[in-house]
Amino acid sequence: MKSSVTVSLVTQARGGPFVFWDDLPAACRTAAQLGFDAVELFAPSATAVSQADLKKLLAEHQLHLAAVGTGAGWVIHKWQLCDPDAAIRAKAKEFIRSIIDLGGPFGAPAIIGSMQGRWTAEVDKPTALAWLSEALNELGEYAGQYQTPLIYEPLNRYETNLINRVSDGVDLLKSLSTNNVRLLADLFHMNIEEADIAAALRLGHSHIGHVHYVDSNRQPAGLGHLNFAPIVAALKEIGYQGYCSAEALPIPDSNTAAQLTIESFRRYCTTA
Ligand code: LER
Ligand code: MN
Repeated sequence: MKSSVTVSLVTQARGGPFVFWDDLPAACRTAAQLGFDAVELFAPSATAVSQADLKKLLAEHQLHLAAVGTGAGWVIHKWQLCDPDAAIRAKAKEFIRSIIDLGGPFGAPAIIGSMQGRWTAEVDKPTALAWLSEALNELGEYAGQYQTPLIYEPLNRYETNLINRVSDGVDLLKSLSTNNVRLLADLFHMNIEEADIAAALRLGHSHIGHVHYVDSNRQPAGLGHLNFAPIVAALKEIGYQGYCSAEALPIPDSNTAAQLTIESFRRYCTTA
């Protein structure tokens, strides 16, 4: 398993669960000093970050890019994949495609979280799920050109009513025509939705492609009530070799949040 820490460059997402904010060079410096393998980026747009600058920065600090979030498409523009308006759905897909193009050359997959949307009085559940599937098929195939998967994130019930649990996520993935979509196991969402987080990870097995490593209250690992030992044991059991990425609130501050995460990661994830 590899360690990663989130950096948000999206001012409109202020208050969100990201460890570092605004200053990508400073975040990379601290992440490298603490010994993280990678950073996960939450960018306002694909053009907000120069690929050349990013390449230089990552090389300078010997960091990888773990993944790139697409949530800014929702936070800034209110674009979602299940919007009743076909033009908005098209814009949502276009935005996600641009983020795939940003991360792709770095081997970093794009994450679809809040961009999935929800079903409503206007758009019934089967229709919403059909639109989501269509988008995952299309964008999953698109990501394949970079030899990266597309990452789909089940969210807790307060953020989506489409897919909340790993088991439903696995069923969704199995129903797709593409085999290039993987699930994101966000421990914060799982703590709300799963009866047994470790069992859900075992069920998710090879479908798990990314982990948001965070405690029950969305604070850094160790500051909530999650028992990380059985959770990480399940990840080891399924042979998970991807990133455990700290998507946590910067509590008590960014540096301490990153420090607490890497300590937890070393304690649980790097031991046999
Ligand atoms: C949203 O709650 C979340 O967990 C993010 O990873 C998706 O944008
Ligand atoms: Mn997440």
